[in-house]
Amino acid sequence: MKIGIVCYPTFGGSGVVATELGKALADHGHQVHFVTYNQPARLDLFSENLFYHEVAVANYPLFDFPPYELALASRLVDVVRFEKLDVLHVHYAIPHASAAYMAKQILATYGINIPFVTTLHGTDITLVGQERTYKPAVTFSINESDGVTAVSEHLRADTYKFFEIKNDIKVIPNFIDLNRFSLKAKDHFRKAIAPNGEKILVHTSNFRKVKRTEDVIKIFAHVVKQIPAKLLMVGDGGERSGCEQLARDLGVSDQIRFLGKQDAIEEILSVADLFLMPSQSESFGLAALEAMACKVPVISSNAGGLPELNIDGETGFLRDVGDVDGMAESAIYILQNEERLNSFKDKALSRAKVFDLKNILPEYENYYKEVIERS
Ligand code: GMT
Repeated sequence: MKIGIVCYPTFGGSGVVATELGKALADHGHQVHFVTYNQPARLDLFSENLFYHEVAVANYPLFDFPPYELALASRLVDVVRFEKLDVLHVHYAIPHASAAYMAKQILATYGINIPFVTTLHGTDITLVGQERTYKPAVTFSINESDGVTAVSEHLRADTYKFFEIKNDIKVIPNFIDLNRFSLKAKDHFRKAIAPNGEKILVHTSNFRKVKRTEDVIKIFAHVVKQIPAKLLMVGDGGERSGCEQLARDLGVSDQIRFLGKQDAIEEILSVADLFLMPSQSESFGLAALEAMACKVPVISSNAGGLPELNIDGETGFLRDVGDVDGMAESAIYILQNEERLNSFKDKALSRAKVFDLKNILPEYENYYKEVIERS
């Protein structure tokens, strides 16, 4: 198939899923065309089946807000016509689904019928999409999509709950490339971070409010009172400086390293004993899956789709959003007994294997075929 992929080319979860999916489809012999405003962050390899088409947004002094959606729709028309694509797959509804809809209408005037699949990732439904300024357009463009997928059962249910959606939504969960995300021998790194055999806790995110990063610091401050430990905070975003201040206020800043944005996440996860994800809302929790694939158990909130990934009492623990004491208690329970910790680590990896890319890729391929056949 010839597949066009539209996504945010940043480190955000939806962009990562879109890019990894595109690379895997190209490996499987499909021709994949990315259409975005920048080269996607993880599109770092050469393949004869991978193409990148930049969306250039022309500016003009009249525009306070350059119309990205129009530029994207026009670029999609151009790419679909000249590359003869079979299907478009847009990741994150806003504004990608409405741009695809507009491109589809324009292409119809050239006698071209291009079906488009919209994948809902999370905040496009649970947060941003519910803003009054976007909701009618989001509802319309989901209903006009030729196929809709959501990354968890919970997100699917939320979509029906918050929007008037009349078409079927297929759940295709996030996936993991176990060749990349697996336990690597990084003993030198572990010794450098934790020279006295301290346990290592890790959090990775974009440090947005929805991630409750201050809870991560508070949980750690409890844990470190009972267990010698270090915390690695990976990523960057608006909440980072508040977290740094909180770490100082709680007297734990010496035990915490803020590493900023990192590419080789799998190397950091390879030295971790526990992953913390206390999110306010989380449609799936890709970062937790990455940790589990590297044999790291997860202490998370029970928000959104997290219970579909993290199995309470097996691969880690689930607690209510904001239950910092409970999350700290669960973390200590896992970390204080080596045999118990190893059992949680083994089960985390077994669970991650359910989401192996090899299992999930055919689900997308079959869904594209189904959508193409029915449109
Ligand atoms: O908020 C983020 O972490 C980024 C966001 C996105 O759409 O870029 O991530 C969402 O999509 C990921 C991939 O499908 C999911 O694994 C994340 O759970 C989801 N984030 C939230 O729902 C907050």
